[in-house]
Amino acid sequence: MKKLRTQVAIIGGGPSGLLLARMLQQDGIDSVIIERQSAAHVEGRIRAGVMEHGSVEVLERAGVGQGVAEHGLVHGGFDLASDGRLCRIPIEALTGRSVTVYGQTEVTKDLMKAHRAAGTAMFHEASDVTLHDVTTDTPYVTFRQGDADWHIEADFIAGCDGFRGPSRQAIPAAQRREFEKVYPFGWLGILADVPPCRDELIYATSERGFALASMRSETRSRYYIQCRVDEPLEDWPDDRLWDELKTRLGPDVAANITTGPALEKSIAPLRSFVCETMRHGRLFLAGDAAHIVPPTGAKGLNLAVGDVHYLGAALGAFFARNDTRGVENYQTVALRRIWKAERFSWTLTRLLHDFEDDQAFDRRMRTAELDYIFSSEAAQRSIAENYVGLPFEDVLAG
Ligand code: RFL
Ligand code: PHB
Repeated sequence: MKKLRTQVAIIGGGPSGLLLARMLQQDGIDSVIIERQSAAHVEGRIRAGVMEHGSVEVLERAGVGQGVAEHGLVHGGFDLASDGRLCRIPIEALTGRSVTVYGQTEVTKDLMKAHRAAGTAMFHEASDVTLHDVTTDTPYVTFRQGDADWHIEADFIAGCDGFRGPSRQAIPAAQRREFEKVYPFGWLGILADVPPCRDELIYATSERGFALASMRSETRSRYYIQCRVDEPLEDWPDDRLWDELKTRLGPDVAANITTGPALEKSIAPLRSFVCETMRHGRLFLAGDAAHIVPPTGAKGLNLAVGDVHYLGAALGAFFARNDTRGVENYQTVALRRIWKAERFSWTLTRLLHDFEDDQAFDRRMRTAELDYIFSSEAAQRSIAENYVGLPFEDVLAG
């Protein structure tokens, strides 16, 4: 058994875990990252694409803002489309803030690069990761890497291991308050090296269901359509997917779509989930380990960044001057922002997707809501305010 002692043992080396380690490092706090997958796998995963203004600021403060500053595409608006009719939501004009299109893959690579340069202790391809004694002052984590068994003692454990990781399960079920909604459809995504059809994103609803036109750069596009979760990918050859996108986005947008071979194609299920128990003794949950949003509002990664911003500040104050206010307030303060993002993502998902159990009345309600949004600056302002990201609170103030 190999032993190690650290201040914060971080389980999960995705964006939450990597960013937390970075923030702690800047405060001189020692941490260790324990990740189930290989570094190449973590750096190759294709997921979110839109960063809130506040998330970009957090990356900058963590010393990993160069990539997003150089290569991120700053967007001052996006389009809503309903049966081919477009309405631009001018988020910057309405809120004074913008969002930046920069892939989660790139954020992860930037963080990994910084950690390699700093010599952060990262254990990849760790198996049997288990949390112990989290309600005592001496929690520890055990795991296996290659032929070695490891035992890592820490002051705190940060559960940054996503929706299916072991950290949330380390909280006894009877003490976990969880809320969940599973949607009866998924998103089929395609990534292709073709120029985007428009400068900004288009979220579209149509009789055939939802579609999203997004991008990663001026030469790389990311598109999604609503699909059944159990649909085999083989049923969606590239040509069929491009045709479906064109139909759902409408003829004006379709005229500007450049098609090309898929670099990646996958189906992701949609879920809303919150575990309100984000602290259990010396264990803290952050990011997807504690909550999931459907991707419709682009909030998943941004919420993860928000949690880590709070948790980093809380642990920083604790180690600097034994100030426990942040660790006490973390869950309450984080949940206020999380539930608002859950509400926004749920509302936008409800508005733009076709639900199989929708009745004629529900469809009319969606049409009326879209009509209202298309014609009301007040309605657009509310969407814009949520899309650019709600402000952070002071976790120490509570
Ligand atoms: P992650 O990214 O899931 O990282 C968790 C890390 O923990 C590791 N892990 C373990 N490590 C050690 N031991 C174990 N037993 C472990 N089990 C798991 C995992 O390998 C992983 O490296 O969570 P994190 O860091 O909190 O980051 C959150 C974001 O990744 C997430 O919110 C978004 O990507 C959600 N999401 C999307 N959000 C958007 O805003 N727009 C999108 O288009 C979008 N697409 C997606 C997504 C999430 C997906 N998942 C989770 C299946 C597409 C997919 C497929
Ligand atoms: C993406 O580009 O992957 C993306 C953009 C906006 C969303 C979700 C995903 O709401």
